[in-house]
Amino acid sequence: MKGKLIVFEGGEGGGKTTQIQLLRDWLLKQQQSSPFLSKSIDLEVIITREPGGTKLGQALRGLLLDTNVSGEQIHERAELLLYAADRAQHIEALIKPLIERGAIVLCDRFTDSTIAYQGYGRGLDLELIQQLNHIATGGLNSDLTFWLDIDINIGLARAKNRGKIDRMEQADMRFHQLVKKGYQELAKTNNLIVRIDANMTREKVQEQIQEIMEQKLKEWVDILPNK
Ligand code: T5A
Repeated sequence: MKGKLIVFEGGEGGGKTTQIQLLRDWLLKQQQSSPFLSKSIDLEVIITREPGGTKLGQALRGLLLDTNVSGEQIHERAELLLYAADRAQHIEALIKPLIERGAIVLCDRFTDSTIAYQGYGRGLDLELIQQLNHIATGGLNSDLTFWLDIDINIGLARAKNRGKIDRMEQADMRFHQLVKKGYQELAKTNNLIVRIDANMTREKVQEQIQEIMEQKLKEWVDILPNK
């Protein structure tokens, strides 16, 4: 039995956390009564995130997002390796076992975040990042990625309104522009990345996501666990 890995990506404050929860609720409803599926499905839907999907990951998340790690600046290569360490643990301890038992894993950020943030944003070597991503994931890829594309100023304003600003959110505007460029380039070459206009209301954003998910569930219905 094989589950699916669905990833949510994008710049700061794009609404990933909000949309993942709405999608989980919608997916669970589909197994009770779905007007578009030919048979009943039995879904286990798990939400997780990077960094911070495991105990080790939570400790790494503290180091990565804390605005002041003992007053010392985190070097960009150290930052890259910490995200990779979080991912390697996440894959082995959580994601791989879940996928093997047929679950649908909804993951807030994955390998494309490293390409967009450390590759395009920090300017680290993209080929090297691809190799590191491969080492960290052991070759496990996303089955579908929603890129929540949001205007940078709107996203940062939303993140600010929510409360404390983390180390990555404090980066300058140029950094956030480069990150956005990274997602644009990724979406051009990978047709498993679907762009979602995230500047709308929560409901309108979720509608776009559900429309895509409906198509995917129809495609996957025969390999997902039956009731
Ligand atoms: N990172 C991560 C790397 O640099 N490399 C990597 O390899 C990885 C994995 C993670 C940071 O680490 C970096 C990227 C990030 O900088 P994080 O806390 O997970 O940090 O940060 P984000 O992923 O950016 O998450 P945020 O919590 O900032 O934003 P979300 O989850 O996209 O948005 P959400 O849902 O929390 O919404 C933000 C606010 O907006 C409101 C919400 O209620 C909330 O208050 N909101 C809306 N308001 C109006 N209209 C809508 N449609 C709204 N949707 C949500």
